[in-house]
Amino acid sequence: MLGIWKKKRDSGLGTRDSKSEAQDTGAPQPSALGPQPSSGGPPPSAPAKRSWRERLAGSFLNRDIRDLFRRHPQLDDALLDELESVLLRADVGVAATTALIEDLRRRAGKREFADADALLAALRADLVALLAPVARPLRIDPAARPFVILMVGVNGVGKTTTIGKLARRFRDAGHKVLLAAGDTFRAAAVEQLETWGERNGVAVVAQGAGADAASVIFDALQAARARGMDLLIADTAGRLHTQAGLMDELAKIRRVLGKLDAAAPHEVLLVIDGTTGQNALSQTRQFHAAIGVSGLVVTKLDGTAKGGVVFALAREFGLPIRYVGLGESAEDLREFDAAAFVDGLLPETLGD
Ligand SMILES: Nc1nc2c(ncn2[C@@H]2O[C@H](COP(=O)(O)OP(=O)(O)OP(=O)(O)O)[C@@H](O)[C@H]2O)c(=O)[nH]1
Ligand SMILES: [Mg+2]
Repeated sequence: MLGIWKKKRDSGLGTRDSKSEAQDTGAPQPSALGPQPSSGGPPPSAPAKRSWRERLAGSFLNRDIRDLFRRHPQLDDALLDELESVLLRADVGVAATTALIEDLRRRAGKREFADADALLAALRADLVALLAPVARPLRIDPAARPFVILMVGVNGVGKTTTIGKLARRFRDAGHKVLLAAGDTFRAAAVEQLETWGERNGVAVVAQGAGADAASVIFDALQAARARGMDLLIADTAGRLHTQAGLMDELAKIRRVLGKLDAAAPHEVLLVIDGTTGQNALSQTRQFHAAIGVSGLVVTKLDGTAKGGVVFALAREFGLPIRYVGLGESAEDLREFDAAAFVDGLLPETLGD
């Protein structure tokens, strides 16, 4: 037994976001549902930009932590054991969860927490501290012109969609952007990228399905140089006939780009589907070993009740998390913000 408190029902700490609780189930909103990969392209009318909390409030962490304290208002070992299960269920992973629980257990033993809200505040601070080192935004080096971003990841994670969102973001920031249709494995992939390009007024270099991906991206870099572009973003396949074939193709793309610019690609963005759970770790390990990853994008965090994989990734790799996808429209790609993310996942207070 580590000490006892009574749950503070009217702590008066902060106000609850009743709007998001009433409306947000964590699932994509109907108005934000875009086309499927086969039809390609962004939804025609984007919904108003929604807050992190609105997008993430349906998380297990939010619901389970609230339930946990409601059922179990005493601070004891059993409560921390249950909190451990909640973190694991939310995909936070064994290593990160163990470290978090050990810290809280040690501090609870020293009676640092006066009440449940104090424990929640400590958990929040620990979670933010875990993510702070990886919240390093992508900065486009103006000396690298064109700055080349290579987008990689297994099929269906959101590579092409993220390229569309990035194209819009960079175009709006005044950059001249060119896209390369390097996923030559599926005919629909080129079409999907072209649709995003048209909607955003961004040109796409493509040779069609079946072409050699490395040569498409090589040509695109030459075109980007000739046209004085600031940025080239290259799509790649998520699946080839074999996984080894995919890694070989990505390595070849890297090699071929290096012939034109030894520093290219300047950023290799690995896209991870936030709903895939611990599998995200093996994907990251594999892509990082094969081609070297310089940043992560974690997508579909609006569509998962978990979201904890972001902590597992931070703990395991320490790779910068550049962006997160909180929905399917162009505005739903956010620069990663550790505090906003944690605040979105956790309940604001434990009072009801
Ligand atoms: N809810 C939600 N859906 C997303 C997000 N990002 C992408 N998607 C959806 O995920 C699906 C797959 O996205 P794609 O961009 O086609 O994925 P991909 O990695 O290019 O897939 P392949 O080309 O097959 O390798 C699409 O229906 C997207 O709309 C996000 O942040 N939230
Ligand atoms: Mg794609």
